[in-house]
Amino acid sequence: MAFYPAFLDFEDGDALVTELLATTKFAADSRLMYGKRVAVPRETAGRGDRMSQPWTPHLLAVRERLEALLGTGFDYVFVNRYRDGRDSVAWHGDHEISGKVVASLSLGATREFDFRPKRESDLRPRTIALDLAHGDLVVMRGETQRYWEHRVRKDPRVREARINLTFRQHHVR
Ligand SMILES: O=C(O)CCC(=O)C(=O)O
Repeated sequence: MAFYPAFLDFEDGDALVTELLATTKFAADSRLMYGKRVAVPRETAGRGDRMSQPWTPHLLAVRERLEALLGTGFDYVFVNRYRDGRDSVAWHGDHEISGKVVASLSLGATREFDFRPKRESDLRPRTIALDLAHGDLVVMRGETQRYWEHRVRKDPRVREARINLTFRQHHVR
């Protein structure tokens, strides 16, 4: 995992948030849990190549910078919107994208991002917490995806919204 604090400066981050809020249709997702359909506690959207919600000018500018920094292409961005500290994402690994690069950009409210080794890994159990602020970038590669999982826990002190963008490689080899 690599951490790039303030990858986007404040003004560029604000411009991206304004554009995303004006142009993104968010869905209230749900998951099947123990046979029951449960709403996920956040709003989500997918954008990118061949999607009904395409890239926007600011998203394209960020994608270009990421591609130059990381030397690889991205064809999809998954957008998570946490309305306030009651929204969250539970422990999970992005195993379906194992072996590839995920570039995760945070915007808006600072939230704690936790990660820990998966139970089936040989690594010592421990949780590492990182505060992710407006403009911060986290890059996760194959090894991180295979052996680690992550979450954004609920935090009732947080009153503002946060948007997280994960740039992904669905059809990039
Ligand atoms: O909001 C975040 O920082 C993490 C999002 C996430 O875990 C995901 O999209 O898989």
